[in-house]
Amino acid sequence: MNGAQALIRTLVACGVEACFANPGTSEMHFVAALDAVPRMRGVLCLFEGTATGAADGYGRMSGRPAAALLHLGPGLGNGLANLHNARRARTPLVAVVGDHATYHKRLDAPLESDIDSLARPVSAWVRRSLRAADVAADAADAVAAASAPPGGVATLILPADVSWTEGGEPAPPRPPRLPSPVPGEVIGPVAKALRGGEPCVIFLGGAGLRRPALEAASRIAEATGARLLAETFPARHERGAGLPAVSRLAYLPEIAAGQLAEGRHLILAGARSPVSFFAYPGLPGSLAPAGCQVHVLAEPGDDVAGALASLADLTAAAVQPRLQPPGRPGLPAGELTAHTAAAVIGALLPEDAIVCDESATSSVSLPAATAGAPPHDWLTLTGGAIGQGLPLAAGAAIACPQRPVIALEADGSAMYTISALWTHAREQLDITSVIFSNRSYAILAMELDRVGAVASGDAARSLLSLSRPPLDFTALAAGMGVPASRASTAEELAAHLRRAFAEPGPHLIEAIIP
Ligand SMILES: Cc1ncc(C[n+]2csc(CCOP(=O)(O)OP(=O)(O)O)c2C)c(N)n1
Ligand SMILES: [Mg+2]
Repeated sequence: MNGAQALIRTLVACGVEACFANPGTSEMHFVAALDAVPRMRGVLCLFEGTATGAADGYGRMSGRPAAALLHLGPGLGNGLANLHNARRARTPLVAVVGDHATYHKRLDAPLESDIDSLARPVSAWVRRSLRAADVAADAADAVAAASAPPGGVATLILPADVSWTEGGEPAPPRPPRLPSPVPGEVIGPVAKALRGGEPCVIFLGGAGLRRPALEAASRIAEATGARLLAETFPARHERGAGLPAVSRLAYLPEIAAGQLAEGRHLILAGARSPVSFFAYPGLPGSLAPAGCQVHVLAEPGDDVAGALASLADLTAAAVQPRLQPPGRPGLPAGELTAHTAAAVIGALLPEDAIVCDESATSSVSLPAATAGAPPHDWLTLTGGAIGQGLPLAAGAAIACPQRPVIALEADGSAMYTISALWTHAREQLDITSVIFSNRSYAILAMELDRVGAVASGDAARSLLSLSRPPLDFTALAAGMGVPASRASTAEELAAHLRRAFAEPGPHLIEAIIP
């Protein structure tokens, strides 16, 4: 068995069953080995940012790492933005980066570069395999590192000769590491703060936004009057009818500051203390109000749900969670705007949907419009690096083939990784992509004013406009094998969505909005 075969067998034995790949010559033995290990599903992505974003979506939804196969430093570089988002999401993910043969590196061939340095900022773990006999153990260590709570990117650098040399042998999975239990000495003082009568905010993130944690948090809120808030960009937020409803902290710091203003105690459960996304002249970056005491109940790698359950036992023994009743907006008629589009989506969102939300300025009305929809998962742009949504949807759909996936995409963001549509089509994934076509980088037009930049002429504004020439998303989708339609009214959007949800396979709807 060569190194590549031992590597893939080990990955599969460790629960890694999908590999989002954009290979090159140095990865040909890895590619060939896929035929020997049919349990590893190879998924071709036409750009590395799609491979890494899809691996992120897969990991978020399955809780197990997928592999992303990348070609040397440039391939890794193309995949970095979505590895950054995965790092922020704390997604378990194994990046396998092919490299030149060990003895070829000193020749400084054209693709030679410092892969280790590129990998480090996004990786919780980096290792270079040096011998075919070691690569399986390295792979098992990589999966363990990626899966160690709270989850992260493990990068395994794979020289070509390590892949092709005989003498590999599969390695067994490492024992799983569990989230750290939160000790009573941490929970007790938080319970005391909650009982103390001063206003408390419980700030939820990571595993704190999954059902068991949400139910415990809701019991605490019901019993003590504490307010619940979710981090602004969660990796995976379970919401909808039958779950506790938790609003997210706003993106804009003035609104976020208002949401937090009353709190005298800020209790962190799986989330870091909130900060504003950017600095603005004259505004503070930390959002915890002055004089507010910050309590770390559970770090992201801790047993967040367990800590909240213990806290609920102390503060809310006989209290039930408050669950969101079912309720959908009525179907609007007439003009299509981000607001009416949100109502249409809320009215029609299928049961058990996975929503990948990269809708930027078009997202404002979505939380309220979907709050009482059937239960669903909401996945967001954790690291702010746009170009994530269409790849994320591909990975989520492969992790959860029985569930409908909806990608809500701003037009500018969609273009970064538009080739993900080809993977949607090739794998026949049940993904409905809605493109909010406002033909601009609208958020930047807003930020231009907010940061106090003075843009007096057309040169600056034209850098934020996508209208010349207008993008034709239905043509782009059709060219990649995804059936597509365009909606200019609320009624058209509803009709197209109904059809897309009823038919299996991918669809794209271009929603023309102001
Ligand atoms: C990788 C990366 N490059 C650039 C940016 C800067 N950026 C933030 S938002 C944005 C444009 C967003 O436009 P669009 O996706 O159309 O959303 P809209 O604001 O129009 O709703 C850009 C370029 C970024 N966040 N990430
Ligand atoms: Mg736009």
